[in-house]
Amino acid sequence: MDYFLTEEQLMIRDLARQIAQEKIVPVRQELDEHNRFPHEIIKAMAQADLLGIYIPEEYGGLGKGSLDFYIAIEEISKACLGVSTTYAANALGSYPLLLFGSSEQKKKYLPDIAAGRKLVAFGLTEANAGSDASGIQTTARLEGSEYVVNGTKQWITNGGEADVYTIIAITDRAKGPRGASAFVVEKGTPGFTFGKKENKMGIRASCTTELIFNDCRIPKENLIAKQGMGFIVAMKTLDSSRAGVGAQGVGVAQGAIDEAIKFAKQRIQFGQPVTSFQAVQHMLADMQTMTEAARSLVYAVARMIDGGAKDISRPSAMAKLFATDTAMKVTTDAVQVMGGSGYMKEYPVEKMMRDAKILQIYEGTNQIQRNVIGLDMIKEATRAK
Ligand code: COS
Repeated sequence: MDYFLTEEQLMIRDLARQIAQEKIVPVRQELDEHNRFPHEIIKAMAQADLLGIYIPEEYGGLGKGSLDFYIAIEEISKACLGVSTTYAANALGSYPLLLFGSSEQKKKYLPDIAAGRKLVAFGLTEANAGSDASGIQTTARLEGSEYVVNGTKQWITNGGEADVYTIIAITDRAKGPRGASAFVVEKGTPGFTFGKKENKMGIRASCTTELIFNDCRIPKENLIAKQGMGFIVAMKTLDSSRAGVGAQGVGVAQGAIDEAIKFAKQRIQFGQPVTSFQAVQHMLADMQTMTEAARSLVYAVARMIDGGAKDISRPSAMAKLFATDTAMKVTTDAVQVMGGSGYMKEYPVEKMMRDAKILQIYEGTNQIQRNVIGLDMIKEATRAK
């Protein structure tokens, strides 16, 4: 389908595709097997300016929109969802600074992030706070000119590898969601260490760790926005990032279709390629139709965001929900089309299916996305009365 991308968007797509083919595809199986963080690939992506696509030019980025960024995410995800998780989570960690940072904070952090000199991570989740974002226990207590942070964050993508962390902590428990605040914390700050590194089912090229804060003192200038705005910072950050998770879903689904059709064309059964059987043709047709529908929704939401839409909560949740459920279905069907071969590690669809599962879980489970969508529909219907 023709999405009428601009010349520049096509250039970004081709550049990301080239890096995916030349740098990622040859090593993706090894990254997966050894749980290895892809430093050299992130460096190559940074050299190609892919890390600064969505960062304004005044901070050293390319100053492009969400669609340009999602096109790059899609291409990287087609090759390896583990690498694309590192890439997309870098943006997730940057959004609190981009959306709410002071001009000093932006000047201090964004140029290094845009150039890929510094990686970023977002720290919201804890042992007892995942879907329930306001259930966090980590605290930040103001003492003179410093905040003292205590607590443990769990399952943080880019944890340990990132240099800059945007985190949410409680500054006034009595105020509920209005008592949370957002902070930026730098790696190397005394009292800030890393705990357990997770051994995951998929996206094994990405790094997922605990962040441990033990009387970690940070200057009060590291507060992002105002005290008490942490929950809003977190929600707006997730609103901005979720459609990008949808783009990851589109990418891995397309990657799986491409592998399945390549295989099916040369797989002979009953004396003919299995692509000559309608059972296989129909599966491939459904897989591509669903993926195209997901891509259309993700691009439409990106164009809404780039057009300046104010409330992107519902559309972002819809893009994430539909494209990631599609990714799970399509990668599973790709394994089915390839039969026994699809189940084997010699072919990449086995990894794609394992990788895809996380998309239905992270950055808000797809059950939470349905809550966000449903509650917003009801709110709108109530307003209309
Ligand atoms: N944008 C701006 N404000 C928002 C918002 C959004 N998208 N969503 C909620 N808020 C505001 C509400 O308007 C409310 O403000 P008031 O106190 O002025 O009324 C406040 O935030 C609390 O909202 P609510 O009562 O709806 O909060 P809940 O605790 O019920 O949580 C959900 C709402 C479930 C949507 C939220 O907790 C969520 O998104 N959870 C998933 C988090 C997640 O993605 N975790 C994965 C790990 S992070 S990578």
